[in-house]
Amino acid sequence: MEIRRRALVIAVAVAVVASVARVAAAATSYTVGAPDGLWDMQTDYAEWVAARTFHPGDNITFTYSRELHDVVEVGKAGYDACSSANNVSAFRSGNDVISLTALGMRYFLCGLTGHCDSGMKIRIDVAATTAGPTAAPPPTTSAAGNTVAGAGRGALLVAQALVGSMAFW
Ligand SMILES: [Cu+2]
Repeated sequence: MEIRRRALVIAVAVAVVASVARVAAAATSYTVGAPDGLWDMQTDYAEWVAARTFHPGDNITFTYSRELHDVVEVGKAGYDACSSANNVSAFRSGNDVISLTALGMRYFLCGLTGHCDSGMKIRIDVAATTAGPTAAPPPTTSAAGNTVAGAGRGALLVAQALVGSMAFW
């Protein structure tokens, strides 16, 4: 009975620590514009990105009707000018998944005439998970960071308490 209880406590402690580690490292998949919009002419993408933080390992999916739109990845100049002349890559499947593998800014626009000028362009800032001294994170970033860090500390305390309680047996 005693051994079984100790085994249970250890199993719980391991599970708690493992689950927190998973949360901290979890990659996030975003559907561009969702849930209120998609890749379309109505969504305010500046507003959409401002409410989210993107990290290496995350991915974004452009979902749209391929008869109506496409997706072109461009550089900053192309983004600013709404020009896909020097594009990085182009997609037109209607369900294009883009991996955000590295830190830095990524720029996308719709290449159909007039769509980018009407606001159909999006700039994704892929940021480090922990904000460096040069990065000024928006409030949402620090809030999310604190939540994860807080959960990690909580799990550590729980694990320590569980392991500590074993000393009394
Ligand atoms: Cu379009």
